[in-house]
Amino acid sequence: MTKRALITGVVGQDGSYLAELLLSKGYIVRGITRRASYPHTQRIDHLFKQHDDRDPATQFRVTYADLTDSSSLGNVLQEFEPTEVYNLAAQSHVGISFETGESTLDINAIGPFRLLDSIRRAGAKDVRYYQASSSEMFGASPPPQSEATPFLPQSPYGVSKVAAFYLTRMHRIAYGMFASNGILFNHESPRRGLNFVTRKITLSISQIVAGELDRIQLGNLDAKRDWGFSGDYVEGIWRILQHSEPDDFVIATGEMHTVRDFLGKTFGILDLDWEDFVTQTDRFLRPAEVPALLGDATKARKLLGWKPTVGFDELCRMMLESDLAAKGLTLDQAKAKAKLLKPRRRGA
Ligand code: NAP
Ligand code: F7E
Repeated sequence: MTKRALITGVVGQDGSYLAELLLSKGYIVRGITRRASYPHTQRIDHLFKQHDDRDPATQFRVTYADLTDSSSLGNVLQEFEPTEVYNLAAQSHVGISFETGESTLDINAIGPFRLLDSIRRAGAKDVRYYQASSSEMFGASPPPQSEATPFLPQSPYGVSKVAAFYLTRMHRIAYGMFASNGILFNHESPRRGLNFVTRKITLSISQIVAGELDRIQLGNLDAKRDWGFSGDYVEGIWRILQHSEPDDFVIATGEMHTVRDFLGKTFGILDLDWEDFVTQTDRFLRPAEVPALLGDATKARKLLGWKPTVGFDELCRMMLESDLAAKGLTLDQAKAKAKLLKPRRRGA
């Protein structure tokens, strides 16, 4: 039987990679997106070119629905009849969640409830449900963090994800649903949102080299994160739903780096000293910080056979190269331009 996957958050970073993966496996994929005043489908436009959605038998289509709108979720479930539901939609920015706490909780915590409840009420007991849980749930719990580590969230985002984690487990326990959590540590890519720290840095470097920006303003440079590649992590997401039983899994690289390390590595690729270009400002500090995240993904390795393929150095290079390419620059051209910049930045 052809598998049918519903992906919420399909226009986001992970949604776009997951859609590619499932289409390559022969799935029929339906994405949902909410209405925006200006269409922002750039991460999946290549999929629209490959799959003509005017064809009734198309493998890929996107429908308007919203995690804050139960009726829209019920409608798409009823009409599409998925065999797997991947709930990736969220207000996913931790810092912004301090400013938009109520809507973050609505989308990230009540949203998954609406979806799980709609699946349950539709009597679709065989549907497999994936919840995008997060290492932010561990918050202030010291590293390394595994499935056994207590949650100590530090932000409205973290609290919302803890609620969704337990709602997913509750539907598994109370109603026997196949509902699983992936507890994913930070994962990045050239498609990462522009205001997450890794992408902000690589995009800014490309702007500095292109002469469009002088300095980057950043907040806490001491935060430690376990950064992996989104393309690897969607493979983990898929494997979680193919497992013989519903369960909760940490997906992580098991390597931890500071924001300073990321700066050192990416500026270093162009032989630049990051300290010449970065201003630390309180503007980007959060009311509470998660100091250190380092995942122990032993369970996923053993039960799912999952492991990351892209390491820290490759991730830094991939993201920087992509942002430079968007400015029409190869790495060698950017290095040549960077040489001219260096004396100017140092005031020589
Ligand atoms: P992302 O790029 O921000 O994508 C999230 C998507 O959710 C966006 O496309 C967004 O649509 C959509 N969305 C937001 N509110 C919605 C609503 N009310 N109804 C329908 N869609 C809505 O995030 P990501 O990095 O791909 O992450 C995917 C999921 O994994 C998220 O749940 C995130 O919290 C979680 N997670 C991410 C990481 C990570 O490091 N990337 C780690 C752990 C967990 P708009 O484009 O319209 O805003
Ligand atoms: O921050 C520090 C910031 O916003 C990383 C989301 O995908 O991963 C992500 O959440 C660190 C933090 O990611 C800036 O304070 C310094 O300590 O890139 P980020 P995040 O908060 O770790 C988790 C697992 C998720 O689930 C989330 O959805 O970098 N930092 N200066 C900065 N961060 C930002 N954004 N901007 C700065 O200027």
